[in-house]
Amino acid sequence: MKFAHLSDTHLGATNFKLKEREEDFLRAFDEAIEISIKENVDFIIHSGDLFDKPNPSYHVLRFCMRKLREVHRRKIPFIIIPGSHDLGVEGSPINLLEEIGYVINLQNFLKEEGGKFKLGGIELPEKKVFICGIPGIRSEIRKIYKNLEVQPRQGYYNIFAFHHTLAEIPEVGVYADIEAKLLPKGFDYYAAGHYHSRIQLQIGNSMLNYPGSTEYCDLSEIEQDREKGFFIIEDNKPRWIKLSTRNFVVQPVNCNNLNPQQVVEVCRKMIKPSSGGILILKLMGRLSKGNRNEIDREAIENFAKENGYLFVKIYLSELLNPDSIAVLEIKKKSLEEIEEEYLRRQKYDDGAIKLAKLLISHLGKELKPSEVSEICSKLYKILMEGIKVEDKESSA
Ligand SMILES: [Mn+2]
Repeated sequence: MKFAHLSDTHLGATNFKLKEREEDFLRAFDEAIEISIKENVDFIIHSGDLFDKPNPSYHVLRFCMRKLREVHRRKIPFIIIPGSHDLGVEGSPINLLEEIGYVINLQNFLKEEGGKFKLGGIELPEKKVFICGIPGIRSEIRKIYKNLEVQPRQGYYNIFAFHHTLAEIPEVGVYADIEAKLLPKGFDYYAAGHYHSRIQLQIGNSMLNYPGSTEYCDLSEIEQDREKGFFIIEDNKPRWIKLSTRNFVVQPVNCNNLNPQQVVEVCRKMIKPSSGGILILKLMGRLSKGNRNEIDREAIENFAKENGYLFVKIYLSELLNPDSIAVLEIKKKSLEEIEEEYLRRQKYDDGAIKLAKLLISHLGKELKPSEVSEICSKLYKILMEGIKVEDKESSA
C-alpha cells in the first residue's frame, strides 16, 4: 500500500505581489501531483490549506480543478481535510471540488451530538485503509479533541489527518493548538498539516508527519531555507520527496561607516549571477554620512536584474543614519523572545507571562463570538492557576 501525503499547498499565494510567485505555488502542486501519479500511489492525502484563501481567483481554481481531474481520471482518491485558509464564512472551495466528485472531504464525517464529537471516515476496503480527520477550525479546538469519539477499524491501516500545531514541535511551544496526548489513539499514521516545515514525530508506535508547505509562504520561511516537499509512504515507510523551489538569496550587508554611494558599490560587488532568483538585501549598521534615503536603490535593483534576478527587495529597517539614536540590539531575536524578555524585565511571573502571550497572540484578529468565549475560558483557567505580579514599586 502506497500513498502520498502533502499539505499546505496554498494555491493562490504569492510573495511581493509577484505573478511569478503565484505560478511557483501552482507549479509546486503540479509537481507533487505528477510525482504521485508516476509513483502509482493508491491515494493522496492533503492535510489542509489547499488554497491560500477561501475565495481563490478563477485562474487558481481552474488550475486546481484541471489537476484534480487528472487524479480523478486515474481513479486515485484525493482525500482532504480543509485547513484554516480553506475555510470561509460561506464555506470553502473544497466544497465545490467535492460537489463534482474530485475530492473526498473528511470534514463531512465530523458530527456534534450532545457535547460529543462523533468522527466517522472513509474506508478503502480493497486497500484495507480507514481515513478520518479534523479540519483546521480555530475555535474550541481543544474541546473537540477532548470530546472526540472515533473508532479505528480493526485489521485496517488507520490514518488520522488534522490541521493543527502540536506543542511537541520545538519551535511552536506556547502557541500550539493542542498537545499530542489529545490525538485519538490507535492510528497507524497521523497526517498533520498547518505547520510549514517538515517535522517527523513518533507517537507511541505510530508515525506523525508534517510535510510542511510546498513553497515558501513568507519571509520567515525563506530565511529558514528548509527544503520543501512531501511524503510518499510505502508499506508504512516514509520517503521524503523534495520539490524544486525558486532560488532565494538572503544577504545581510554590513554598511557600517559607509556613505550612501559606497553602500551601492558594496551591494553591487556582492551580487552574483542568478537565473530568475529573488534577492533580499538587508542593509545593517550605521552610515558614516548622508541619509539612508539617499541610497540609490534603483541602481542596485537594476544591477541585480542585469545579473539575472527576477526581483530584488532591499530592507533598510536595520540601517541607521549617522545621527540616529535608535538602538537595534533586538535584530537577532524573534518577536516572541522580545515580548517574553520585556515581560520578565517587568518582573511578571510565569502565569502572568502566559496570560500576556495569549492576549498578544489574539491582538488585531477578527474573532467569532465562539472564539471570544474560548479565549475567556482560557484566561479564566490561567487566572485560576494563580498570578503573582510583584509590586514593581517595592521590588525596584
Ligand atoms: Mn498553511
